[in-house]
Amino acid sequence: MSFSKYVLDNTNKELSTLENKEIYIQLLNYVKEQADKKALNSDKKKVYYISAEFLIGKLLSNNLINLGIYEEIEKELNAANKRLSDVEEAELEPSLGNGGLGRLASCFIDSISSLGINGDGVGLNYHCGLFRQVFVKNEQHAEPNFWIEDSSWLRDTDVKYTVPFKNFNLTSTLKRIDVLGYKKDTKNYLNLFDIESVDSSIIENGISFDKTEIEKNLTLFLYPDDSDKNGELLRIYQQYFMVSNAAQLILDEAIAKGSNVHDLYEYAYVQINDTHPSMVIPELIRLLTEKHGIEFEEAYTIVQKMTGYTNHTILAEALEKWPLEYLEEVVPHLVTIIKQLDAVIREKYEGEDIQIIDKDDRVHMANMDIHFSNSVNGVAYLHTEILKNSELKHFYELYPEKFNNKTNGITFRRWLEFSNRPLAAYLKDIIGDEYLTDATKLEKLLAFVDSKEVAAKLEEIKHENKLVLKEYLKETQGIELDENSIIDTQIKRFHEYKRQQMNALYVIKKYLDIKNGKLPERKITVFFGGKAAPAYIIAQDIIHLILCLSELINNDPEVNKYLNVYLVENYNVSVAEKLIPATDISEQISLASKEASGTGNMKFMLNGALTLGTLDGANVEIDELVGRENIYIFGKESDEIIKLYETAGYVSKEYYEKDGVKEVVDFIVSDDLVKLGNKERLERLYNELLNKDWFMTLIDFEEYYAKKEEMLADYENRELWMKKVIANIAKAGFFSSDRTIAQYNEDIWNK
Ligand code: Z57
Repeated sequence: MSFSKYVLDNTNKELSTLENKEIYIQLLNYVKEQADKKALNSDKKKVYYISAEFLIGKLLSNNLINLGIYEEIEKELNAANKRLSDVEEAELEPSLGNGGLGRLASCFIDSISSLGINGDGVGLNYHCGLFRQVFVKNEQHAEPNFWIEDSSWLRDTDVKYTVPFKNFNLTSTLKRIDVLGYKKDTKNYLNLFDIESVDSSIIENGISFDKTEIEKNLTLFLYPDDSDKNGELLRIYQQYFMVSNAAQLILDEAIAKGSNVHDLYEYAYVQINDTHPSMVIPELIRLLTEKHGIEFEEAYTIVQKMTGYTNHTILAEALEKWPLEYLEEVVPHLVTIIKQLDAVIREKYEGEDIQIIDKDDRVHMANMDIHFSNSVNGVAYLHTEILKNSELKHFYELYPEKFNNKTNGITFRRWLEFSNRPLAAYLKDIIGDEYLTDATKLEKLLAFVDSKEVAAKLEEIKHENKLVLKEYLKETQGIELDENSIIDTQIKRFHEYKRQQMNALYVIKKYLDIKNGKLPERKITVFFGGKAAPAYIIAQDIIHLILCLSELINNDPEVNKYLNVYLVENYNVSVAEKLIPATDISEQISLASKEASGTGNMKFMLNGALTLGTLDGANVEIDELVGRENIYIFGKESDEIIKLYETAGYVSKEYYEKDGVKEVVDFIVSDDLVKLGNKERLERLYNELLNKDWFMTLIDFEEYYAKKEEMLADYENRELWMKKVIANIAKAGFFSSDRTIAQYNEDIWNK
């Protein structure tokens, strides 16, 4: 049935008379009905991708694309004088994720479904999710982000489990979102556990709430503030709730399919996404021993065969270590198991750094994962090498066979087919549409590297995308984009290691250049986007610096002809979908060794931006694929940085004293800036850079500035630039998450 007929039948109204919001709801139901017709994947073994976050983005268009009806619906809407892009605006973006890890999980469930693999996502249904970011007086404020509407993609189920805590039990409910593969007859689910007693009325001024009222707050927020003990306890409550439900679901589904639980590993594989779901290991062991009468040793052997751990960071502070006494307070029944596992390891191996429970009675979640799973993977080549050779060296010596690399990927359905429709359509014209299911087919573009016609068309598409971005930013953010400027973008969570502050120093230098009469050939628009954890003071200070610079520069008539700087508010998937296709310069400037992979880097490359980056994370693989002539690499390499940390050899003052650096850093506390902002924040940041600079901002600053200048000069050589652009798009196929998932499936899930 056509959609307009469907609308008429359901509402007694013509499509043309409906509001965009009403059309959205009709489409939502229409899509759900199509999805109902699809069977679930049903292979004997099922994968459970457990993750604290799923940064899924809006689902309407993605589902239309995967159902293969996007064009058809668009035509019908146009015939009724409606625009699909306006209807898309009526959907609220789900707030179930935070950054790269959550977005990766979402690309993965899309690919799992698109490859027809039997595999679900499992997580929590946070009612406010990650906070909504608003700027007040050039500072970030956090507001609750309610995203669940009466009509939504969530489906109720009658699945309920009892989750036992020390002092009470909680009854869960399960909500599901369909995960439709690309043009597949089958589907999977994203399973989101929740409780019925959530009560958002306990939230006050911003995102504060009583952290001890677990039955009211458990699924309110993703990553609630954990800077105090109650905050840490709440995280333990959330994590255990997530994995206890997951474990019960896994057992139920396996038993329903005929498992006698001794053979559970033939029915299920659990991928542990970072350490947030690590308690699934002891929880499965607990259920196998306590509820199914299996001996402890057999239980952990079963669990070991069916679990794999993915590490996403080498930052020590991000590797979770829960105090045993906190676990005792929340889940004493799990502590019993964890202590038994610890004893197994202590018995077998000496070496303090590989024990599960350390001398201070902290439980190292990653260590437990590594001992009691059969696979440990990093998320990019360099990252995995660093895990093997330094961070997890002793584990690698023990278990070399467990370690493997799975370089991250992105789903091209969302990050090309949907977000860059003009480019996708043009690619189909010249190289066909095979790249949608086999991304390496993009290499056919290499035949056109020297084509003036293709170059011209790609330039035209970039311009068109800048105009779309301009309209979007005007409507949603009140920003006036100059579509003829070079767009230079850094979008990611704010963290010192990602070095947004180095980019801000570049902006300062450019500002001073312009003030001194050194004018750019062409206007540059610098975009930042990202949130800072509310408890991460320095990251907030960096946001403050950028907002002050933005106010100063955009309002200075001498400068704003040549330079604009914006920090977009509440950066999320929807904003990324608009910014990435319009960008020329992709900022991937983390301190080498610190960014596990990065996935924005892949999205930019695919959308025809050139990378300005360090040899970090997946940048290393981009560099290898496109060749050094098609990427702008600068800065110290990871070996050297790792050595500097080992020897405490970095002294930021030595770099600060250099000519041309001092005046740029000093500008942070200049009168010009301080009068726009908060002196305390700017001074704190200034002192941090001067005296600590733990993530070595200043070590690469000069090279960064020089490389960016080279890039801007190259941009003026349009022929040269477009050749590089074509080479980048052509080589992006490797970064399809279909490739990544095929590798997980072969090397880990079905080994
Ligand atoms: C997160 O987004 C990532 C790692 C973490 O430990 C947490 Br917590 C959140 C990111 C990495 O920083 C990126 O480099 C990586 O691309 C992404 O995870 C997906 O692997």
